Amino acid sequence: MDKVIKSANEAAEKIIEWSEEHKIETCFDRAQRMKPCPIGASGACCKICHMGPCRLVRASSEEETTGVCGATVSTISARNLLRMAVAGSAAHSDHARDMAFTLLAAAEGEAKDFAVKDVRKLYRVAGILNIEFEGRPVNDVARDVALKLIEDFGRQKGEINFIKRAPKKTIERWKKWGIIPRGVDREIAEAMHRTHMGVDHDPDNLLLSALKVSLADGWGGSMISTDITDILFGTPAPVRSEASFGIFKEDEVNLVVHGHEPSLAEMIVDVVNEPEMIEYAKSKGAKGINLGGMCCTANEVLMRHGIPTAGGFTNQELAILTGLVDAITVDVQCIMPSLAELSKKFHTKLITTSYKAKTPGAMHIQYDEHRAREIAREIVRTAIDNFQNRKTEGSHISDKFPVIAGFSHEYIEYMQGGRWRASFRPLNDAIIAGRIRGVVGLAGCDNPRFPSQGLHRFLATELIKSDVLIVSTGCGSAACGTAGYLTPEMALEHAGPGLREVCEAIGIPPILHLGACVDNSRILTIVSAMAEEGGLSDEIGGMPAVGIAPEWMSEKAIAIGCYLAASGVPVIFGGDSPVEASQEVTHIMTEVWFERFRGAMHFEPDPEKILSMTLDYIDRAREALKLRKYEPGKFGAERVLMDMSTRRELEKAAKPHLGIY
Ligand code: NFS
Repeated sequence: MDKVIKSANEAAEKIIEWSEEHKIETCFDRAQRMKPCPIGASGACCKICHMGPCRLVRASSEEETTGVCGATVSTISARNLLRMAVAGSAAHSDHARDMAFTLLAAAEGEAKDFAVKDVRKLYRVAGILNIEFEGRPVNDVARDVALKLIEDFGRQKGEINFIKRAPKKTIERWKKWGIIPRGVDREIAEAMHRTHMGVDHDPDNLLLSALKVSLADGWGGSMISTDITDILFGTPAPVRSEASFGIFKEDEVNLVVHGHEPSLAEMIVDVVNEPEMIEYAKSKGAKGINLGGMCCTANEVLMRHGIPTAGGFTNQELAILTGLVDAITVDVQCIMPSLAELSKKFHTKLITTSYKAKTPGAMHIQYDEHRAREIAREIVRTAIDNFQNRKTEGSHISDKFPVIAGFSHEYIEYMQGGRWRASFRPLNDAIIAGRIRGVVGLAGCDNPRFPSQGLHRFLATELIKSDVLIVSTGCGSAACGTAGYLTPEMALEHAGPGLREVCEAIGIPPILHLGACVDNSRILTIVSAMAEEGGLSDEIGGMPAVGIAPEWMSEKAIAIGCYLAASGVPVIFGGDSPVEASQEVTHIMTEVWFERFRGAMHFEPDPEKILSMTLDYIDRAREALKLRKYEPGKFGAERVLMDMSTRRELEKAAKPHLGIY
């Protein structure tokens, strides 16, 4: 029998083989053993009341079955999807709430270990919020920004603040369909109410609610989190680092930060560099302290500090299987509960840090932003103390790849024109000229039900070959990074001729690492800026842009898909459809949404089809915009891009370099 490939990541696959030899179970084994329930997987199972669970299996295609209450399969699958969007929006937004309260505590001097790091970004956000900033103390502005954004969670009437960052035409569509979110918490509560037994039964109405609650995530929670994280810890600009399991060091204390919320991880980055801590590690026989990241916390500290990443979701157990991890500290989301048992098979200490996210068998050190440094020190010391317990077993892997990460909206603007001429003009021009065919957001999870990370890799290489610029986030970035794809060399070797020229001129990779999962909000502001720049679509819809989540598994991915679709971006998910049971729901999410919002949400298990659908969307958008037909290697006229060194010289001559935007 042919060997089943479990991960397309070669280093991961080696560790999986080692785990099989040593009879240690991972998610890959469990995924094989635990087949998805076909009724639930297609959206046809309703378990929201205790007359059920009702499984709506039709005996024949003509027969219409309903639940005990009379709910149809369309009501049930729409309701299930809405609940997923609610949970995803709640996760991103609760993370954002913590960030907003951290900013407030820092501004009021209560979180003494934190301070505003990026004053320019603070002013930029204050400007958007109509908060006066000139001549005022930074902390006063920061407090006002925090308070204004905190209002977005509890507001009962009105509109969330950042809605106004969208193009006018996009906002008009939302108004017409009544999906402008009022406050994050209100939309979450209302959507949960609608999905309670006996409330909203209209699939279209339920799905509009999914769009509304998800817009509260994208233009609310996620965008708030991105902006506040930039304000507190700095707006990312490209940094070099490394990815994959070879980032762990045999002779140093290896500490991993895993999860999503960056404030504790930021403090740990600081603490591992304290001379006393390094001395302490040396006193225990280690040469130093090596910090690595996992999942989206990894993306946060990678793009701001160049902390190397061990990868995304399906790599988390495998990191422990290296036997080299002395401690893994987790905050919230995407943390496998299996880590607790697995870490006991090695010497690894699993440390939970949020009262919201505990795991039986893990050690708990409660994080509190008011005592951040003290807690970070306790965690780092725990890792150091555990170094001496390290044994030799484990699948030690040395593979690692260079990565360039940290492409924020602001940097992308800067790289196209420098500090004094920052704009999106060159990108729009390159698209108009056909040098860049279109833009794809490659996002979402990686998943043990596929050869994990393989779909990300396949789509990334095929798309750049077709001159499609990729912006990646979350585990999409991790899958590309651990394959060595996040380098400028990738453009030279694999990109189509037009994209290669653009990448060479600016000195960027063809896949731009935009950050963590909440940073999908950067995609929203980037496409809005492209719309504003002119020459393409005057709204987000109609742009030659597509979102893909090929290996999604999390409810957050559904929320992201919904807010992108509502904003005007067609989105394609891999794997089987969670609404497959209802043709009506599928029709609404594809055709009806496209008609209303120019976005859509598809589920397509065949990767080749995902690719062709993506290119088709892009080419149809180009045609509708009357842009020249894309032909590889044939371009129209466009402005010449100044390369980075010329630009730096010009800027140096103009004024000392003060920042990136
Ligand atoms: Ni987002 Fe998926 Fe999790 Fe981050 Fe990764 S699994 S939806 S990318 S780590 S949230």
